[in-house]
Amino acid sequence: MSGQLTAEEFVDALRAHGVRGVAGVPCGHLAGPWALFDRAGDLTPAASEGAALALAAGWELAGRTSAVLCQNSGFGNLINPLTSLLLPYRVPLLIVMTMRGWPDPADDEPQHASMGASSIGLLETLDVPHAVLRPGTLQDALGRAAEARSQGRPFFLLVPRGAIGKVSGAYRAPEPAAGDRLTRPGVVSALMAELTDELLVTTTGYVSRQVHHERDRESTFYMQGSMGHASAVGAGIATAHPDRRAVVLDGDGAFLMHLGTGATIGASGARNLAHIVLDNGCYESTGCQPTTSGSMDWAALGRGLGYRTVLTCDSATDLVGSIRTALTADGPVLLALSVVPTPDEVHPRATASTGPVEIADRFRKAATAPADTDARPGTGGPARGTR
Ligand SMILES: Cc1ncc(C[n+]2csc(CCOP(=O)(O)OP(=O)(O)O)c2C)c(N)n1
Repeated sequence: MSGQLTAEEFVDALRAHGVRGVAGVPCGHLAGPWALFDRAGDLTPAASEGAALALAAGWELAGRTSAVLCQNSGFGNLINPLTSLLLPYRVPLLIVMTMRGWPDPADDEPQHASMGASSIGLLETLDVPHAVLRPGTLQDALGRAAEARSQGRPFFLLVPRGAIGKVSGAYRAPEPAAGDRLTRPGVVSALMAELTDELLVTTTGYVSRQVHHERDRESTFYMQGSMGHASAVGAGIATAHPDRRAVVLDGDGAFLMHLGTGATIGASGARNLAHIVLDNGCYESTGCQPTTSGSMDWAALGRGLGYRTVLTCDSATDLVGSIRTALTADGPVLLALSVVPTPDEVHPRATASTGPVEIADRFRKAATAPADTDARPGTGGPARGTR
């Protein structure tokens, strides 16, 4: 794109604006600045955009000029602390938000259409100052942000696709999965070979794409968007259909975004729910920016949240056994799989061939049809979902 800012120019301008602390949830369109702030030790990956806003508000209250980096898919997550924290307490903050589904919703994935069309209108309704980053307008926009800051008001800098460049080698390309290590393609292939009549919900990003690529089925709900909510959708399905096994395939970033749902699942006692997390230690779908899963203990977390069966696995040798246990053990089950990122393996989105309405319709039909007890391949036994 002509007039594109380099990531370095953008970061230098934010620093000149006074920004010292940056919190956020990554977007591929902000991958360059994210990596530069991260390298400088100024970036904190937050669980959700709302948490990023609150964290940065804490910095501001402590006297540190700050910014949030996010995508407008997370605008909903940050509206609560925006309206009930920043605005009434007059805490200034710069929010750099990429604009998915905008200016033409048809140019982007369907889950971005509503937010793309309404982001600017929502800011106007909330009377929050904002500017779209156009070629040559950064200084002017930051001048307006400084003015807002002097009045104790937040400011949104809205970033169209391609407005800011990337940096090369932002996050080190992982070693090819050696030996016994697990990968997303390997796990998805093994899981899909085991599934019969289970109702499967897959998280947003590369996970849904991989599942669709491996084996498309009507009883899979490919949840593009709604990051972090696949587990709640799965819990709803499991409790509505106690006679069917429901399976959620999640990412570590998504799991952490709405970690509280794990406690809802634990308390639900849903015996037919298996929650499988692909922990690759990063937000692979937006450029492999690290999550905070590296400092977590999944087994302790699962038990603490009240999952009845908690399993972890990091070896290809144990993978099929772990999956079979997850599909049959007393739920709620948490199976955390440690996988090596494979960012070069990217497949088309499910919605490239099947629209979201069709995905929902055919899933609903599959969920309400009687379970096919003969459908389990290879064993001749009853379908797992009927246990
Ligand atoms: C609320 C929200 N914030 C940010 C995004 C952008 N986004 C799409 S996929 C993704 C990464 C998901 O990470 P994880 O769950 O760990 O799965 P992975 O990409 O590693 O497979 C992000 C941040 C989004 N879709 N929704």
